[in-house]
Amino acid sequence: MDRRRFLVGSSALVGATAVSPTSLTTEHVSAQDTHDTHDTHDTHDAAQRATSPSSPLVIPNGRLLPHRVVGDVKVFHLVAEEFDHEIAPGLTIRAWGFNGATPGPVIEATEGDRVRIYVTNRLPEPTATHWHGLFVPSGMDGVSGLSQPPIQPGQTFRYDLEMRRAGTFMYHSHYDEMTQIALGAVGMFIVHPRRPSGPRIDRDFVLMLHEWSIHPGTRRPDALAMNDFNVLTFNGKAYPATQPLVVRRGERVRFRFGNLGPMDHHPIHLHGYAFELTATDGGPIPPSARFKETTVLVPVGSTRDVELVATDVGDWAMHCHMTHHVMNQMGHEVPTMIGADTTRADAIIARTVPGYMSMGQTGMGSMSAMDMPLPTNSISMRSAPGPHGPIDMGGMFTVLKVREDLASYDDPGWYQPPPGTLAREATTDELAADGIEISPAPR
Ligand SMILES: [Cu+2]
Repeated sequence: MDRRRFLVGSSALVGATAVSPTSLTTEHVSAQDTHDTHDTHDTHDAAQRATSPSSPLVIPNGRLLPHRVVGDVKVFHLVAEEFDHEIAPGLTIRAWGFNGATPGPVIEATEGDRVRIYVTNRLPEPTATHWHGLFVPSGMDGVSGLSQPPIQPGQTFRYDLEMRRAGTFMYHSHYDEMTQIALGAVGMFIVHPRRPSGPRIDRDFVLMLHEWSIHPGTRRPDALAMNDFNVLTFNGKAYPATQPLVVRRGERVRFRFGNLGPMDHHPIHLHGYAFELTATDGGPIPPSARFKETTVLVPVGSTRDVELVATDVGDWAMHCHMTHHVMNQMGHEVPTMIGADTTRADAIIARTVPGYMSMGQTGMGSMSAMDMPLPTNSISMRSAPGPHGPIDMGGMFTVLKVREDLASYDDPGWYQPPPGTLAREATTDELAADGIEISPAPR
């Protein structure tokens, strides 16, 4: 049993017994998270930092919000502020979020807990924080003007909440939502059941979906965008910066998806598996009402929990199935060139623009592999190296890596298919033996 396996096991024990307040104090208040610990230097070791020793959650590219226990209350401190955030190497934005992170650090509690959350506003305008899906007193609901006065810049407000039920919830700004959400002031809020039922979850992933409008060469997300979002992220990262989801074969896996993007719902598709929707932020779905799916739609303002048992080893793509949501900074104001004969036009244009070459006449797949100059601070159309060539995916794309043997949950590298299990070009003999005739390509 390796160290992380042991820690996951011990956390299950903690969850099953009454949590002693003092046992959590020192573990949760660590240097892991202070508001000036920004996540612009994420490396593959972030998965280690993401999870506190007593938490069963796995937060790719993210981390927990630490707390201290005062009396019988869990006390958290959120700081709404502006900071630099790296979406992927080459693209850093000026974001608004919490404690230097977007999405903000994950708040974790247990059903029945009394929780106090201080929110300090370091933004240049007022804010207020809403606890999305949680049952709270009306005056603690965080809607500026309706449930409370706005938190002015420099002020710190206090929210007292009781964890009335377990589930996957979220938190977000509820003042100038259009701007503050577009710039990233969102986060996940997980409440564990006091008495867990059902099979034990071995890998409990938290993934927040978000969309951004970031014009190439700029750093400030466009808060006025309504339709043309061009950067799509899991936990604030666009592929290839999304950390792989590493699982040992046979483990039970839960994905907790949350969507507080401005406008779009995301159909998240997983290859190689079917999963069951087990809960939304409205509550658990009884086992008799569950059914299998390979894609789960995560609407704006909702969470979705799905579960599976990782029976099949391999590298399995998990991504939004909206094709433009797996692109990085795709521009849409260009004519389609597919099928166009540009020979004469290219020759004419090249007289004034040396080296000019039209692109996209045979499709656009190869364009992502070209090393074209880009505006500074942009990740347009770049592909990532894969084990069998460039992977021309970006945005809301990640990889579930299921392995037979794992020494740790660090990235195990690419899957090596056993002999005879890798697609390849068919031979002439094979085609003939199976009666496949290839007619000449039509002109
Ligand atoms: Cu999508």
